[in-house]
Amino acid sequence: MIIIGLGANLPGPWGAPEKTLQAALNTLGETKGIELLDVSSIWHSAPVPLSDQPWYANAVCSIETALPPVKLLGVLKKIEQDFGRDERERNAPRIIDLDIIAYDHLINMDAPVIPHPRMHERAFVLCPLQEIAPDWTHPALEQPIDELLEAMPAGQDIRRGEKLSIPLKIAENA
Ligand code: PH2
Ligand code: MG
Ligand code: MG
Repeated sequence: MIIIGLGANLPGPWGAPEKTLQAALNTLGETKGIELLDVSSIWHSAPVPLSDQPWYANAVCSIETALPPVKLLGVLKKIEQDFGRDERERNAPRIIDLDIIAYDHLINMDAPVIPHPRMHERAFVLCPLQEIAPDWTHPALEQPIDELLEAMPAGQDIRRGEKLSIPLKIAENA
């Protein structure tokens, strides 16, 4: 299973972060060579590390694609740019962030590091992931998602919100 993480904590051209997540999901679903399989609810989460940044809207989706990780990352970066993301500062508030969380059982030590190097510590990834993939196991740590959630650093404020919807794919040759 290929998992993409979505995050936003600044308004963008579509309005509030929640709207941006749905728009990004729609764009991902319309991308040639990418098929959306499932999507989590929106999870509202305090910024990690804790700061006075606005809260985030986070979600994950599962996709199918023949694109290798580097190409997939290129697609995600292009969507981020098209949505107006300014990526000058690390961990700065953002209109949209799209990350490869996991790519089947692949373990990749070079960029993009896969699974995402901090995913197992983050409630805003693990909670939505458990929702769509309760049997998922971390390929490098060899720990199931329930164990990762139990071992996760405490004190992360997170609330489940509304469900995102999977856009219908219009047949490419229609
Ligand atoms: N992304 C980060 C850093 N901190 N915190 C929350 N709650 N959600 C995020 O998506 C997030 C973060 C870097 O990508
Ligand atoms: Mg990120
Ligand atoms: Mg990112």
